[in-house]
Amino acid sequence: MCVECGCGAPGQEVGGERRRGVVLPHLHHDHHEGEGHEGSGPGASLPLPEGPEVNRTIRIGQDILEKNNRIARDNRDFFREHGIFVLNFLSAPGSGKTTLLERTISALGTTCPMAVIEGDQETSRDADRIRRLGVQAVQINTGAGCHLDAHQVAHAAGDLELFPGTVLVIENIGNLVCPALFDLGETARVVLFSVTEGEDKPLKYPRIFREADLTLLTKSDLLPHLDFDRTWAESSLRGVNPRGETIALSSRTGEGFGLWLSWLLAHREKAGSLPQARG
Ligand SMILES: Nc1nc2c(ncn2[C@@H]2O[C@H](COP(=O)(O)OP(=O)(O)O)[C@@H](O)[C@H]2O)c(=O)[nH]1
Ligand SMILES: [Mg+2]
Ligand SMILES: [Zn+2]
Ligand SMILES: [Zn+2]
Repeated sequence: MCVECGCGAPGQEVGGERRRGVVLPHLHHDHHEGEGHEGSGPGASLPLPEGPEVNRTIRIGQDILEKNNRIARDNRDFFREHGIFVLNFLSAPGSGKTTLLERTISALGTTCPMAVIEGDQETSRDADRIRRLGVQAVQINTGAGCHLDAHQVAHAAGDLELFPGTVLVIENIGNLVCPALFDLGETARVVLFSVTEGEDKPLKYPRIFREADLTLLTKSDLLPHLDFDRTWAESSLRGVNPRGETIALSSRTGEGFGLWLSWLLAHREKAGSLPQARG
């Protein structure tokens, strides 16, 4: 749990310019007594090895997750009511999340409205990359924090113009550990697992892979240059998560992109996120 790494420490902020004039009502969440905008984390408290402080640390961790789950439920209700299809992209840093998004935006063109929430500890480089393609993006900088939480997503989504049928992608902080614990209110989870990471990651970090609706085996163009055992990797993925689907793809060559786009559009339709006829 993140009590140990100090995430949620002061300095987290939802950055980027403010966008107003929305078509839908803003995502809004109520603040319960004592809750503020300082982030969900426990501040700088570090667990002690034994004694009452250990229990206190566990309690703080449980409180954080309970509070997060409550806001995530509100987020999910809002997204569902307004026909917004939300994907939580999870992976280690550098596995190709932003590159995949860029190519997906280019492939879908104007047929599918998109919006992006970018999470990184520092910089707005990824949001800038998305905006260059004409797609609205909000950057969240977590400072010391190592995951996004539902509270941050509620505020960031409130800064976006979201239409019925919009695909909202949340690019989580690159980290295979605690992002798995924090429900953001997404419709589905997509885990990216690049072939350069070594095939044993699903066994070493099972939690994040277990809860994936889809695992994308990225950078497949590099397979001929590596000794990555794809069959072994796919069978360990199935062992950890028998219900999830897996697609191998390359954002460089476009291999597997047809399957990925079909998955995206089919799940968007299944989630009822297509524009509703008005009137
Ligand atoms: N060969 C190859 N490189 C890729 C692919 N996708 C991304 N990359 C590279 O991997 C690095 C990290 O990509 P990025 O999308 O920023 O990863 P993120 O940190 O997960 O968002 C960059 O140098 C990309 O050019 C791919 O499909 N094939
Ligand atoms: Mg990125
Ligand atoms: Zn708030
Ligand atoms: Zn964390």
